[in-house]
Amino acid sequence: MEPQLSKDTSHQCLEKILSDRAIKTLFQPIISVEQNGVFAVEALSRGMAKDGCSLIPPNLLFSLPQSENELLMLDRLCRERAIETFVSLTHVHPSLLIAINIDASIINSATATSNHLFEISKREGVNSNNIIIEIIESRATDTDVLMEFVSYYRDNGFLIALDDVGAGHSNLDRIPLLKPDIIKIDRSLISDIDSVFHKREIVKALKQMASKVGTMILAEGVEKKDEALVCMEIGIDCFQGFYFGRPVESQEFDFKMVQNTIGSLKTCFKKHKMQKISEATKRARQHRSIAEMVTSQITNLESSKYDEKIQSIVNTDPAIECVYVLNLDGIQITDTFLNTTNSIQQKRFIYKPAPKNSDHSLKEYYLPLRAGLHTFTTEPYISMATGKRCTTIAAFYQNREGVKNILCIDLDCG
Ligand SMILES: [Ca+2]
Repeated sequence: MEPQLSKDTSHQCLEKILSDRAIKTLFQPIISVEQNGVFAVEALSRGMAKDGCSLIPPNLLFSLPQSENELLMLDRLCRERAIETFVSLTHVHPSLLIAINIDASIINSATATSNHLFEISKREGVNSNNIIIEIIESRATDTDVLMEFVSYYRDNGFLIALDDVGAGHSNLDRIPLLKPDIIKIDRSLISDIDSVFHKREIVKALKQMASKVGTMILAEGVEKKDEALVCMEIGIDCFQGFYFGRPVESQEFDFKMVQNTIGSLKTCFKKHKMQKISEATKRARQHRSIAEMVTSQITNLESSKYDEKIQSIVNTDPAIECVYVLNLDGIQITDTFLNTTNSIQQKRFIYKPAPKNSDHSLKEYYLPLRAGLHTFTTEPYISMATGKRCTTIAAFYQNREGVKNILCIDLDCG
């Protein structure tokens, strides 16, 4: 449950924080594997309690403001304290960047070009090129004002990051509008990405999009090595999360320790990649030999005997998901024969085997054959026949009547 204070206590507590400037800034490392180290820190604000030693957690701190104005004052104080605290780090690490969170709900027509952050950075001698502004886009109420704010700061050298992308109601349509320099993928998509196929595919799609539009992708909330390894496989280079380092005070910041973590991650990645390559090679070899076996059994067979033959083959190997035959126009001329030894746990209505006469002429496995290839293997995808992850091998063969057909075999990809 969220901690809650009465209205009066909240007000008193906030007043004290604002008058004493009682905000402590913690820094969490943002790393680049390629650069082999920390290239930025995210500033995270904590309130300092009256006792002077304990810290007020962010969810409680940001629940204190009772009005828009109070929220703006607190937000500004947090930014000021962040830049002031960051100065000591820049003396030792001049190329280090600082990421500062801005609550998009306080960006309105009055604050959009108020220069507040720009003024503090000038006052403290921090170059605007070293500052990343993190915006949680879903909190913005007015897109035009948000765009005005973003273009003002971008024109003045600041970098723009969209925060928590993929969480809650974050709108993907804001990406083309704001053209962020960095997209921070929310922890909800990164957590367990090593075991959840759908998360991997979503992050892969975001990464592909980002590469095309020239935006950097950063994976947030990495807590396990395996999550980082999968992200690296997708091509992500920048990370943040407890696996690399927790938020700490500036004097406790340990650059060396983060570097050691990256070093050991790189070693694991090489091993992980080699293992993946060898597994993929083994699976491809196994799939090829199954395809050859099925093709040889059906080649030179009378077309009237297809059904009986395929039915007898389909259960011979657990890697086979289903088998079906197309004519040269891509029209299915047999039923889809499912391997009945594989238990299909969930048969929802969208997963159903394609019936006879289905048109496959636009499918990924059909077109390359028509373009001249003898066989074609697809990338892994979720089968609409079974709902499982599979690959399709399509190959030409000739039947007893001398007619060329296309044999399609869906094979389990685990
Ligand atoms: Ca953030």
